[in-house]
Amino acid sequence: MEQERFRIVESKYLLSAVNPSQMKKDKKKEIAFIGRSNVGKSSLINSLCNHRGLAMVSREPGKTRTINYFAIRSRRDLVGGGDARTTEQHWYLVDLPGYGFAKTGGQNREAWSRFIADYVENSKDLALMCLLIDLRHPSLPIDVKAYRWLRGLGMPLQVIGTKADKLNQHDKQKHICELAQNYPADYPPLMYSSLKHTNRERLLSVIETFIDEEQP
Ligand SMILES: Nc1nc2c(ncn2[C@@H]2O[C@H](COP(=O)(O)OP(=O)(O)O)[C@@H](O)[C@H]2O)c(=O)[nH]1
Ligand SMILES: [Mg+2]
Repeated sequence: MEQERFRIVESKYLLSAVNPSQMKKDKKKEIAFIGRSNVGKSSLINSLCNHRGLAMVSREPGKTRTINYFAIRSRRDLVGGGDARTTEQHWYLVDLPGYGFAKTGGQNREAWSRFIADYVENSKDLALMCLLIDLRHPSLPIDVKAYRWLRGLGMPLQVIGTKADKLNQHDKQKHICELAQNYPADYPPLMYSSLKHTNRERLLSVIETFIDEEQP
């Protein structure tokens, strides 16, 4: 029987793309994060990588208008038949611009969705899109709109309810059910707290299924 443990061993900021020509196209798998401005994308990336200060957490919403790439190195232990070995993978975490900020109205909104669509269309190695939704507000029309749009673009989707530490046990359960109803996706929604690292291992194990072993 094989046992595996998947973990991130190194994470570093790589670049911020402001136009499609700067987007990475080098065959490494990409796991992207999208959501309303201030929903907790940068915090979740830092929590997942166990790397404080990796992605900039800002108090002022609507700052990130770039696509930020983080280079990730992970390891997987394979134990089986008395033989232990560790393999290494290289991939990207991608922090996409937030939506729903007041200034992202009208023309700006179109520019935003064009930029994200360019990213999705250009990134043949986009493996999984994680849509972050504030668990306190599981039914905001702007999130429903973003969800429908992403579903239409058709890539694997994982919905994540953020800031779970801000809800009591009853509301957590109630709101995660609402997320499942409002945003049916390839995987059941996960709740997450970047403050407490709640469900860090579960999210990592979802991501793991999209990260291949590299061919030597
Ligand atoms: N209590 C709590 N606060 C959070 C959590 N995640 C993010 N925040 C706070 O929410 C604000 C926005 O977070 P940030 O990661 O910058 O959101 P982004 O705009 O989506 O990247 C910051 O003040 C964070 O400290 C969480 O899991 N729990
Ligand atoms: Mg951010």
